[in-house]
Amino acid sequence: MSTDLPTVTRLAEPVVDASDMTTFYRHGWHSWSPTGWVSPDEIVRPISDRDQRLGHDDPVFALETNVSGSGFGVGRSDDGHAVLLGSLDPGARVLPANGTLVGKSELPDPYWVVIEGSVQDVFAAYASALVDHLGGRQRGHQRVWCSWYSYYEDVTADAIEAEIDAVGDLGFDVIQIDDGWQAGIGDWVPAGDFAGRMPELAERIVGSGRRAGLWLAPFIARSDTLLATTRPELLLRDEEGSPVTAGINWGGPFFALDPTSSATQEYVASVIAEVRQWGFDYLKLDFLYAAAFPGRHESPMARESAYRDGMSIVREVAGDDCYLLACGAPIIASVGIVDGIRVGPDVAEFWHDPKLTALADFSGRGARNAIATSSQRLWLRDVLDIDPDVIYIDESEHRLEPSTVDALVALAQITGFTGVSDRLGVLSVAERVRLASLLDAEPIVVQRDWGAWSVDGSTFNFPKMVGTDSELGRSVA
Ligand code: 9PG
Repeated sequence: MSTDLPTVTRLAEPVVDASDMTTFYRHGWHSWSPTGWVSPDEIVRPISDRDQRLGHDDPVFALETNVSGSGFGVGRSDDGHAVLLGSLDPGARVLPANGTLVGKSELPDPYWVVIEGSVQDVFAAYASALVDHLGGRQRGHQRVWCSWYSYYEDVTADAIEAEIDAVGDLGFDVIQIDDGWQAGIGDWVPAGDFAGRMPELAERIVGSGRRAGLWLAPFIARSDTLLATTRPELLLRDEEGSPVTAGINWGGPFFALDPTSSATQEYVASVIAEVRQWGFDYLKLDFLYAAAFPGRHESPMARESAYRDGMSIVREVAGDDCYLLACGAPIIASVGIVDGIRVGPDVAEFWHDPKLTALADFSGRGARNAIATSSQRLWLRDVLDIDPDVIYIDESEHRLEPSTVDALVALAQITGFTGVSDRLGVLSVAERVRLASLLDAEPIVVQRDWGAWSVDGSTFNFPKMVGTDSELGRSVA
């Protein structure tokens, strides 16, 4: 990064000239939302399936056919000159229009800025302005073992015990239990063999010199849970008074909670206090975008302000030293509150899911979408810890090309966030040796160009490797 960053100029009116723009950086709303360079004139094909659309990007803009981005947008000309229009106050949208960039916001008087310069400098200056305005929180290197990608919802306390037994002196900072320990999405009560064992599990992990991690989704409730059925006052309502569905998963719809309601705030505070009491000091908070969904708030305010209020309570109750990893989370609105954030869709053992690609949904799981989105968000390294999701060590657990496996490892090394989910006890000796050396490595990382990086002398050109969304879309049409 150059020391002389371009000037960040405050603007009263969110309109700037970008007449030489040939590509537009579309910044996706939350962790899984597609992000990257597109033609400013591209006609967006809205996802036809309503359910599928819910978790993709900001629902307010889900049916628009013009390109736009969340929080800010950047126009780039062929000679590498860039102009960024953005808001430092969360809750904005920026779109290219007839050679200009235009912003709109749900806030009455947001802090608009314009930044001009080379592409990388413009992003670096914006990153630094975001930290100044919203606060910086960064912990650096995180090496996390997480249960999701090998156990999914079938995780058990016995399995976690077995992983703790198997981890030995591998250089993990965190051992994190993912989705599957709880009675229901909203019913954050240990179920199955987890019942009564949460403090003991946390203690064993912390006793091994690591943080004890736990997954939860504090701002949603599956429709059939005790929470949704017995505490209806927590649910965000639409104009007709019906609960707002924020997505479909776990075999049914899940509702958004209203983060501005005092009942929700008390509930969320009690959940966070309880998991902290058990001894967990690393929380992976998922499906957070639901807390910024549109609806009739008990205390009316802009959606991302509502989200920040809800998340501030989480931070306050969790305490400053608890690591908060946001997932499925609005990016800009999370800055200054959480320590780390997932910056792409879930990795999977396959390249892409043709069914989702055919729907023009590039937020779905798969190595391709994960690499495509995470690699376009590496500028966020200067703002908070960024998590590109897991790498694969166990060769029998995926069907990815060696170059894809290498690209995932490179992203872990560039971000300094190494997630691993393989069952540690079944790794071959060679795999375990490789994992140990990856966790201990201090790679030399150099950014060559926007999407091109060198890691210990090997070059990775991520955009070239994944191609554009439209190209991939056409390949399955
Ligand atoms: C646990 C998982 C893992 C994973 C998270 C998140 O759109 N969807 O329906 C959808 C479902 C699951 C999902 C992402 C999107 O994965 O990213 O690491 O914690 O939840 O359920």
